[in-house]
Amino acid sequence: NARGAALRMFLPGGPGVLGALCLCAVFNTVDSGMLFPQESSSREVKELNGLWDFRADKSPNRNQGFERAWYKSRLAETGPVIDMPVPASYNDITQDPSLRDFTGWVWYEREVVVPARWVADEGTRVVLRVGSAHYYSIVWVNGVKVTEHEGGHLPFEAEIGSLIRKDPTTPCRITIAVNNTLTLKTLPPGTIQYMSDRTKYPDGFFVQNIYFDFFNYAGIHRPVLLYTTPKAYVDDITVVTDFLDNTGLVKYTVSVQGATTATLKVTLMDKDRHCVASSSDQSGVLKVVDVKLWWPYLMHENPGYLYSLEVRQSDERSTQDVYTLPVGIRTVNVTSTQFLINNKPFYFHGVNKHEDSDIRGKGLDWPLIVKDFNLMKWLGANSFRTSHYPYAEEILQMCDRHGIVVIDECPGVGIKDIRSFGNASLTHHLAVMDELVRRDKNHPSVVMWSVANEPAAEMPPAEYYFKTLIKHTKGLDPTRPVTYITDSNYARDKGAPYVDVICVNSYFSWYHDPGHLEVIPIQLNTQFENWYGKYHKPIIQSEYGADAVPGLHSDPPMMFTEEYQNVVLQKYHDVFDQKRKQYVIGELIWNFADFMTAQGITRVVGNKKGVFTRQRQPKAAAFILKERYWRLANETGILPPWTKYPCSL
Ligand code: GCB
Repeated sequence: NARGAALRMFLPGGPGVLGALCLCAVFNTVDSGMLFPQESSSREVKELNGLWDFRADKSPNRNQGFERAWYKSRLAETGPVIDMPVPASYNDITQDPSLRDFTGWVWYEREVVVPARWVADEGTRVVLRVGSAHYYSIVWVNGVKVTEHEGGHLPFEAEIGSLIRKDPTTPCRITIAVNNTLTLKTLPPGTIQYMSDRTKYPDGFFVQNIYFDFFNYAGIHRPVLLYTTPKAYVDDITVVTDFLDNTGLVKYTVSVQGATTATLKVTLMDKDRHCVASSSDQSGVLKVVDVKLWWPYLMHENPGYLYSLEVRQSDERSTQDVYTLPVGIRTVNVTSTQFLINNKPFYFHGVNKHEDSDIRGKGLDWPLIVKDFNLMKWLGANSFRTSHYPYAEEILQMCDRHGIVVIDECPGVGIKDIRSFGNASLTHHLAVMDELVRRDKNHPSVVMWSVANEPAAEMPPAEYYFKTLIKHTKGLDPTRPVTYITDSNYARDKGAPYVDVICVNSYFSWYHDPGHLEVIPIQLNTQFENWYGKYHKPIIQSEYGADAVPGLHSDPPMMFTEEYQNVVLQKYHDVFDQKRKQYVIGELIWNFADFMTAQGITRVVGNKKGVFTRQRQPKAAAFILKERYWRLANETGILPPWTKYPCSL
């Protein structure tokens, strides 16, 4: 049928790429580590960011690139190419609406000069790493396929040493084909819908339906790089931390690849590079006397304290590999009414974000990242949720250093169709959690996993789905609580019994009873009492807010004005202030900043629930939130002596 044909066409594994999907099972396994690439005395990094050649395959079945094997020669030889910056979404780079709204395969290519030393030295592993690409990627080097990966937001890599050594005189040509098609089995899910009524739609017309509220940006979103390691190398490190009185405990495991016998030297150093503990075992517990714990921002005068765990791996003759992992020593625990960090109650006063900005879309952008951290600190925010997908590792590293607490969410957003609760979907969801935990397990800032946002948790299959998913995630990481974000009715929610913390989104006086601000106190109170009464678990208000078009005013307040957004916030805050004395453990505003969405009748060039505009300028609500967050910090934390409320950063 037409629909089946459409799916085959857009899915990897369609004509010309048969087998792509089954092969991914091989490449997606997580029995190897995914340490963040880093330079050291044994490792080099070569960034491949900048301009790549680019072509979208606009052929009717989007399959010309495979039929004509565009990966076999230079992309410029098989058709026209344009400049495309990496990292960046491709959608907003040109003036072409068909590229902005494109669905299907796009092709990126770049030639790289590989240092002769890397090529000559057979003892060097050369690894090609893509920080993330949306959503399905296939990678070739000099026309030979080296890897493929399903899903955006997470890194993937391939060892390419033997390929570049085949003919050292040819440059290394890297081709990456990326397909942004979403189906019922991808994360996030989506559907492709063909419109076959020729009296209404042109030939071949189809739409990509999505069930989430942000623009479906696509392309290579995070850095692409080459890095080296010796043949025998540190493949993975896992740390779990604890403390007893004044003594910190760093439980670690190192895994080494490429060596049958490895001699290790593991050294934990403080900020001044003094060794505080060491060992030569592959796994063990390092004890740190007079430990300096990792504390959240505004909870301690010295937040985000990081030790460095240096792992040196050597053979009889010399050091082979060196990798240094930042380590924050802290604990996380949940009771029926509290969230404890280092055994002290932690109250989340923070934001929900998006990776989103003008022109670059979801592309990693350092000025934007640093600006956002400055804004969060100005606001007095101590935390954020990575709504609705894993953010760049570079962002989590900033969180570690600044003490910003993170709820780390996987791309399980918009699971609304009952067919997305099937086995294939669950298997993929479990694999994504494997990859997410593998990537982020060592970040002290990450204190909880969120496995989904607003799934249809009332559907019968949701119980088995979430029970399995949450159990699996706890198996991967027994040290962190697990949640999913709910908007469904407490009485019908099938997954809530399995979460550690209840996270609820609600938009009273917005999506329900629009314009009626007076309903907020009663409805919010009922919401909390119902959830707590049924589950006796601590609750985070994981989203609340209202759209405000910057500069739009009215008094009495009307929807979409800055005044209305202010009052929604204030009315929610009044209820939070009562309930946080009982079991409410946090409040995360929706949203930190305005962000782009698909076009539709409820969105005026994007979602305007930001307290900052998309260009990161404050609306009136930002000042309300700032007042509140600093007041909360004063009450719940130990404000650093160098900043008194109201702050002037
Ligand atoms: C929600 C979703 C979020 C939306 C938001 C809204 O519940 O989780 O993705 O953007 O509401 O503004 O509608």
